[in-house]
Amino acid sequence: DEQYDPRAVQDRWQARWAELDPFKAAGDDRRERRYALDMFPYPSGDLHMGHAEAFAIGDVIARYWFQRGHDVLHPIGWDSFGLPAENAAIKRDSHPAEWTYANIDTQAASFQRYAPSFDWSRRLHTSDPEYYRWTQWLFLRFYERGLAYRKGGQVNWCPNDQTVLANEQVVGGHCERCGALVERRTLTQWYFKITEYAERLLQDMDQLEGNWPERVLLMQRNWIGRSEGADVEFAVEGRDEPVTVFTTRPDTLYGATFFVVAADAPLADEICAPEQRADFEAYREQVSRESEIERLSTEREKTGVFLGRYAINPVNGERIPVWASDYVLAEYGHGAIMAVPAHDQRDLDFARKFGLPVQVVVETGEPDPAQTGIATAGEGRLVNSGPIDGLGKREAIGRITEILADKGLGRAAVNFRLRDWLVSRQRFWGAPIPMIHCPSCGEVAVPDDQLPVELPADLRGADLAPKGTSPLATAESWVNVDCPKCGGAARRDTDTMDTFVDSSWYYFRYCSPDYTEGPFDVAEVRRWMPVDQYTGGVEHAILHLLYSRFFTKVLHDMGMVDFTEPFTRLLNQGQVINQGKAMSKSLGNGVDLGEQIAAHGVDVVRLALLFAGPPEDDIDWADVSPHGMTKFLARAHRVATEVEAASGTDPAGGDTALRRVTHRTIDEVTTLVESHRFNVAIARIMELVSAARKAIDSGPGAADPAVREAAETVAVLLSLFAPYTAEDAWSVLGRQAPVARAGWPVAEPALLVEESVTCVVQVAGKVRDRLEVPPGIAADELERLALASERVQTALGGAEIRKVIVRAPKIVNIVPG
Ligand code: ANZ
Ligand code: ZN
Repeated sequence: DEQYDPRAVQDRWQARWAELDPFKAAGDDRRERRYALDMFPYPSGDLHMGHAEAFAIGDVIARYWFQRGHDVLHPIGWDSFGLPAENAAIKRDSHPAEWTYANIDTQAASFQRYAPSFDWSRRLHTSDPEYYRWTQWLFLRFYERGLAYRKGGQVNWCPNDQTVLANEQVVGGHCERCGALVERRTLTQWYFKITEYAERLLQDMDQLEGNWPERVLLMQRNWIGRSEGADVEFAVEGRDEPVTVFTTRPDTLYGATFFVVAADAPLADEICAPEQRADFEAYREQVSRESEIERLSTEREKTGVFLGRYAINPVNGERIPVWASDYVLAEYGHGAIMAVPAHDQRDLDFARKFGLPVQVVVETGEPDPAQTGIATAGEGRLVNSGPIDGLGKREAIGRITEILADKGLGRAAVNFRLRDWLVSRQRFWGAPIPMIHCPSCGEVAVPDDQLPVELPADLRGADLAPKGTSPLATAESWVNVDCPKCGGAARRDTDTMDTFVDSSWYYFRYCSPDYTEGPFDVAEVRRWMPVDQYTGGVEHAILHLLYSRFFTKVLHDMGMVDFTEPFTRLLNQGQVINQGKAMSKSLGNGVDLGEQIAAHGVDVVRLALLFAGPPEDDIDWADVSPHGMTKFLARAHRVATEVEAASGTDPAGGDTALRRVTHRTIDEVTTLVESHRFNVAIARIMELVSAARKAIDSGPGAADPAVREAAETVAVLLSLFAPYTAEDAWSVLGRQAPVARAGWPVAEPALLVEESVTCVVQVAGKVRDRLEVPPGIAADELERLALASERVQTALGGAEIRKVIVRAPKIVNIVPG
């Protein structure tokens, strides 16, 4: 048909599929189960090119499993709490729900058209009370286990969004969302004790090795940041209790020439001598305005103040001055360090700035750090170090740790960079924290039977404007409650949860989305989980994936699930860029998905994205050829049409050469899809279409059964990538919709064996042997095979060979001498 139009094909089938609903997860015990999960979208507007890429990849995987006859769970839902909805509501004087659910409807309609193989019956939205009831329920379980707690302290504060941020949400000192420079504030907030799981989060990565992208594992490892070393106790003059420091280099203890306390740590305030107090307080004030990134920067000039005190080095009794500085962080280790300027660059910078002594204790062969300003961090022998002189680094660390332990002045220690997860937010559009503050009972959990604590219905528009405290605090009738314990007047907690709490467990909910007895039906989770394949953006390499892994381990410890890792395999798709750059308004290089689909049709867009390269690579839309894809789909469709028109006219035996191509294609595409090399798989299907075309035009013709076999195979293989065209071709061929459940073709082994020809071997003109050889065999290889033949050797009877004439692949003639 000359009129093949991908958009018309699409309209024809979309309605039909809505009736057929072919992608329901069955819960059928006789079939292998598979769980294909895509990172659920945030309803920020309509779907964009990034969604198109990610969901095309996840869809190919799910559709392949459907074709294999597995029982597949491929759900969709929305991560629908969050700030953008709130900001939109303020701007439009409306409720965040209006914007949120309108966008969800838009995205849902676009998904229906884009044709991912979802089980729509499991749809969920994290902002539905029936969902966040269980988010709150989980919070309470965490609370009971001591994993949710409130504490005062320094937090990251976004002055623009007027709310606190988790450490993970601060990127390079800026708010991950709005880009504002993050400030530090002292506030009382709720935390999840993820640090209690640090070791397991690290260890269980062994299960993910090889199945998750290496760079994601590396980022998680770095974020968790495990350091081995020792805690060492230093007496401080004028203080009863010793002060502990964490060091990864206890071997350098004899080189400690001064001591530094974090300027914002309570310890600095406590030990500061009276004559230094004014200087110290001025300095501390200055530090309070700095971000963590600034503080840790190695480029900045070091700053600090002497605290007017001395610490005593526990191994040699030396008095060393105690300083306060910003390069030591209050929340890491013990908030204080022993400074070894010879072997630590930050300490050396500080020593040079303030004229403090530098003492080399490791002989590395490099020039003197006091002269060069470059600390020597390499391996070497210990010097000037009493009992550990002459030892190498490793032995010295072991020995000095023993000495300290014997004297009760230290011990081996492990430190993690990971901090507890700050989960409270001073914003409206999130799950309210289900706690009550009572003047007499203190913190009281909302009883389970009073969940969900729904958001107050009457706040909207300007009520939600950021003011540094939660908008919920202004809803008086909502805030004031009776204490569940004593019945007295009490107040609700007015913060809401970080939306990363919502997304840490949604994939459990998909297993039983309407379950009313708990967050999920344990039996259903046992059936479906862990997730076999998770697809989504690398921007979630730390936050979402780390939090989800943490939640899964807590649920495991609660006895609710029997596995410890939620996502067996992870794929991070590349970005869709344009003209070599990320799409952006300012560059004007944005590509609109809706426009592309209107111009070319869904199948062309999906195919173009999948054919552009391996799924992990970025796709430059400028290099993509929708036109080429349209031509290919039309060719594939035309083969089906011609086969159908010719069918019944000539039942002659199928052409073996074409059958070989078909079955080799099946075999290769299977392997390629399983290893996620979709672009190559599509190239193979293109080759099969060309082979079928050639068979029609200059071979056995469209009526040959091998051509029909090729056309049907193309339809099924193509159903993963270009589902509408595949469906239409399938129907043209007279087959029953949906092609998506037609069943994956199986390659016939006999047709995969390389073709062979019979080679006749003659000795002195007489046929002595016949060899089966590949048609393309090289002459010297054929000669070798012929001479190796036992029959030939017998015929020769040890005679000399005068000449061997080879006519590959058919004849070898051996002439004895
Ligand atoms: C003495 C020393 C000598 C150190 C040396 C290093 C090299 P990681 O690997 O990140 O765990 N440190 C300890 N607590 C700190 C804090 N609160 N703020 C800033 N720095 C802190 O680093 C551990 C090392 O960082 C520790 O080992 C300590 O310096 C410093 F040649 O102690 B070290
Ligand atoms: Zn009370």
